Amino acid sequence: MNDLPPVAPAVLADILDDLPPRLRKRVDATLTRAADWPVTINGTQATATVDDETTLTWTLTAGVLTTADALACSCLLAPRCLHRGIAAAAAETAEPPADNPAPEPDAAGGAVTLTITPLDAPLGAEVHGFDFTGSLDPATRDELLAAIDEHLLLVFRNAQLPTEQQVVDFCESFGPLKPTLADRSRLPGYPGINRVSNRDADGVQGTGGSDIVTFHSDLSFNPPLIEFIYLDALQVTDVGGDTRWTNLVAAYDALDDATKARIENLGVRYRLRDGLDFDSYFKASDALNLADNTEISLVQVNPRNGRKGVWPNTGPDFAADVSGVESDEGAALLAELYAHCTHERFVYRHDWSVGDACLWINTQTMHEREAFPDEQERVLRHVSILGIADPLQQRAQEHSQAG
Ligand SMILES: O=C(O)CCC(=O)C(=O)O
Ligand SMILES: [Fe+2]
Repeated sequence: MNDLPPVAPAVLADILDDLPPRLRKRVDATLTRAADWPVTINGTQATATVDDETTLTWTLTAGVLTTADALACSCLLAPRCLHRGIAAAAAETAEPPADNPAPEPDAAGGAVTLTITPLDAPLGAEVHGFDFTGSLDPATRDELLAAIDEHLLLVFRNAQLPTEQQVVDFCESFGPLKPTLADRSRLPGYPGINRVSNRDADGVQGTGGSDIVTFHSDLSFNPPLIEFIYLDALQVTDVGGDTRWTNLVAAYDALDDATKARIENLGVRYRLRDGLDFDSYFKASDALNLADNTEISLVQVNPRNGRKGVWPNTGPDFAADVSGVESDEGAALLAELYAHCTHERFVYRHDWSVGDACLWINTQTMHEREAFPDEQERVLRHVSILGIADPLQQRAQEHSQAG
């Protein structure tokens, strides 16, 4: 007996056929070794520890190995190694799931049929009928973009998590990816994805800890801005760890006319707060890579629909001054706007399940992560997607290049 993930019969044949004849002959005689391999299955990912140096890794589709490529081995002989042969031959066989088919393209334009249901909340909509395992055609991508422009946050509840490559492909259709400052939390081979977790795994450090991370947006210190963020859940906690988003368009609309006029053309100069611990907090090797400040418009305009949002992005990591305004007065203005924007009436709270993915407009929302018990492991994958160039940030960079 063993706990290996089941394999589709055709995939078992592919893996065995690919082995050199000498190894293929040894598979049957060595099958029982698999009983000693500890196997862990976590969402779509499974791993088995063969020995100190050798690990097998599966990417599963509804719990089944459905392609030979989705089984990797870390040994030097891989992929034509005995370990993969045993892992496939010693597992039960199972037909690939029929109840999770890729959505059929419709007759009209190759687009899948999506249903977008607004959440009963100040922002957000749930997307039904989208499948991360298929390719994203332009019409569907445009439909998702229109939905995110309208609702600011999209929630996908997946039966199965996308692979890392599928996450990258999906995110890149919205803009170039921005590897996190926290270079030690980037996934190997996928620098655009970072591990948000209170645990490290496979040499990748988790960022974010288990304490509250108060309302903020993610900031790139060089133009363009991080316009969209993707976050999905591989492992969640029983209690705590909800993520909350605030609607900064609704917060802007709720300001009185005098305040709107006052903030219309203001710029905010952001820098990382003094005393941040890059090593243990940011998991960043080299703080010197960071430009020390950047000026960004306090009113953010969505270039596709012209909607305005107010963005007092002070949060836990950034210190901010309003340009051209006395320091005390600027600080008071930002504090007042931050308190206004984070009021409960603008906030949606997401209680994560494994497989959930969220995609949101970073420049017109702020997000907060609740604390959770550190004894429990929480694992998410985060991607920052670059997009719009803020006019003030752009101008500052042009100046510095000219000078
Ligand atoms: O842990 C979370 O839910 C969100 C953490 C966060 O701030 C981020 O991923 O940008
Ligand atoms: Fe964040």
